[in-house]
Amino acid sequence: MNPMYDEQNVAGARKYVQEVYETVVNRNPHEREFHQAVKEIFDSLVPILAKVPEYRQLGILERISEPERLITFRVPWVDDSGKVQVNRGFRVQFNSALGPYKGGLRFHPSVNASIIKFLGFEQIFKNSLTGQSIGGGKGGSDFDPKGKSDGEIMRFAQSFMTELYKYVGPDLDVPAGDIGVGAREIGFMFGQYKRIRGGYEAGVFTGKGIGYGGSLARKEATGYGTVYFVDEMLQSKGLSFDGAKVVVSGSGNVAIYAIQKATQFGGKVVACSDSDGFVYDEHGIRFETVQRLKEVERKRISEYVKEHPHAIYVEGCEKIWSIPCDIALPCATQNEIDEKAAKLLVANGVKAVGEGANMPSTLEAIDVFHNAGVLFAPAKAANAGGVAVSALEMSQNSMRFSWRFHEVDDKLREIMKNIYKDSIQAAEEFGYPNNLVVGSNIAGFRKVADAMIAHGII
Ligand code: NDP
Ligand code: 2IT
Repeated sequence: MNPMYDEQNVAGARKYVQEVYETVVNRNPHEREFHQAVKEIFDSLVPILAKVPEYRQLGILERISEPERLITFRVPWVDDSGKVQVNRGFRVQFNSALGPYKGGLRFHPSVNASIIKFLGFEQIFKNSLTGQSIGGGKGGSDFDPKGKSDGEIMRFAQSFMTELYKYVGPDLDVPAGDIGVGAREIGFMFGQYKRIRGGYEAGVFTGKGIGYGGSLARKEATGYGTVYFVDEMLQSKGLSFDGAKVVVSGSGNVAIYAIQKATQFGGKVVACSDSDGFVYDEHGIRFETVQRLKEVERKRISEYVKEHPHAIYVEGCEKIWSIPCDIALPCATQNEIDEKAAKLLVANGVKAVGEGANMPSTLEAIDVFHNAGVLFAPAKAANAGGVAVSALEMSQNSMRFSWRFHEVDDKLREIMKNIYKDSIQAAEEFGYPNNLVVGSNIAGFRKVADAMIAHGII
């Protein structure tokens, strides 16, 4: 290609990205997290937009950044004291070019339209990267499950589902878990859906209990998948988990199984956290203790030190990033690593960062990692194992057949290897070797954009 022509195309693509980004910001004022997710993806698409002018001519960015549908609804329920409570429910059906909308539900007081839209937007590209036929969606509520009784959780979940059932279905939109939503909540929501629909549509939810249509290895999939992905990235540079010091933030579903797999791979996980503080265990965090405390007993992570008195508990979860480590796996929530935390990690010699959570690093933090030559595995590639096994759960439900644990786990590992390979190849092809942010965004985008073109202007 004529270099002059090429340069003009790059300038044109930059201008296009900027214009559409400004429209997104103006149309969705105050939605900070949504703007951030759009900016990260749009900026890294400049090379492919310069190469394929059709994407611009057919308004792909304008269309892909506007959800197909955003549903919000009232969720009334009665608490144990008899008081009426009202929460707000959300479901964003962002993009169905590749398959039924697919994505988790988050129950956390911080949930609002911006959070749901950032997660739904990310999910489009993540789901595309898995290579499976799933579109992008997300939902949730500002309901806080912490400290609620099982009865309150059930009444809330039933009320939430009484509205949401109208919009979901095995070939339409398939929710799953996320922060604050695990097997218990999914059980209650699935039960209410079944009751209203009057039929057993197992494929309407993923992350179900093993006894009624859930997939083995789904619970473990996001954490394991993150470690599998980071392992690929490390191996490409002759490094490994073996003997590495690892810090994992959070102590929920993703963190627990990231701790287990990183430990199985020979790493020493020295710290994990919850929103109150972190624990440091120089002998290595005991996976079994964290799993029982959090999954079964639903206690705070500070309880860990009662069982392991040599470990220490520090209040303030953000301070976890001051612990020197070789590998950092943020597995709690968005924007938990800011520029300052990233600089601290770099100063303490971090070699690799793998995002188990969604958008845990700010844009400034990502720049710090890239500029320092730290290996960086972005969320939509690194944590795609959860939704990938969700799609395997849908396959099993359709077949009315279940695979064994190792069969699902082998498939998961293969999928994570392929995501790594596709992302690294796209990065190379578009002139950003080793940049997995650019690579995964382009690889995920390309498939969705091509399907959107095939479907016409809809
Ligand atoms: P869980 O609810 O099981 O655990 C969340 C963990 O993160 C808890 O330790 C929680 O602490 C901590 N946390 C949550 N919010 C905050 C906050 N605002 N500040 C500090 N700590 C916080 O959720 P998951 O493990 O499922 O999800 C963790 C992350 O992984 C999220 O970003 C989610 O979107 C992402 N993810 C999840 C997938 C899945 O399959 N579950 C798949 C892909 C990504 P506390 O208990 O104190 O609130
Ligand atoms: O962010 C995510 O990918 C999830 N919370 C999992 C979604 C799913 O449908 O399994």
